[in-house]
Amino acid sequence: MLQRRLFPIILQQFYPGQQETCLLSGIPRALQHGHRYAWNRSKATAAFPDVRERTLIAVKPDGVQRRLVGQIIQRFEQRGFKLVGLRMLQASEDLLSEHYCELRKKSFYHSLVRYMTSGPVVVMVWEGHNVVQTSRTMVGHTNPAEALAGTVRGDFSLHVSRNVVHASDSVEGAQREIQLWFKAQELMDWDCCDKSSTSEK
Ligand code: DAT
Ligand code: MG
Repeated sequence: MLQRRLFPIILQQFYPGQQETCLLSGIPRALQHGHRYAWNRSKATAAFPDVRERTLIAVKPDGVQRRLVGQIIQRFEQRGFKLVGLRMLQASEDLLSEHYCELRKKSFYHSLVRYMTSGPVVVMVWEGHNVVQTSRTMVGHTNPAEALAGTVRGDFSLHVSRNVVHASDSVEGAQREIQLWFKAQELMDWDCCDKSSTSEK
């Protein structure tokens, strides 16, 4: 009983202003988005069917240099996804070593980090139904030589060492990467006016 009373007070201390709650859970929206807690998709969708999926998309330094940022954003907007975070920055080696932690032992790792730190990147968070899988399809195969025409890599790149864009490869990976590149308060919770035209939910 005491815990029930204390829980909202503690939440207010850590998340001032985050009073909006989900009817099912009583948990603030910021928490549902996984900035603090990484939920795996099956658990999240089973317990909270309206939890919104988010992914991290980054225009890499070659894409920024080649002025492709606008065209890449346009593809995601046109598809119906919602932009909820956007940053331009010069990534540090430390940040990239976290981002690419699974690739640290690969022979190409050092040249990958050199390339990724060669200039600014534009990092975005996009939200929408099945956004992780759909954006991987939109981005195309890692190796542009195998990427289909119509995909970002298939249309704008020709070599794996300069493949223009990053897209998270799983819901769990997206949650980890979003927390790495963005603070919770840098992500916008907003309603798209065409919401009911792009999805039933
Ligand atoms: P993806 O970016 O499609 O998720 P990944 O996670 O396997 O692919 O690799 C991350 C990046 O590393 C990739 O976008 C480009 C670079 N990379 C992957 N394989 C490579 C290779 N064989 N040679 C050079 N760079 C490579
Ligand atoms: Mg990857």
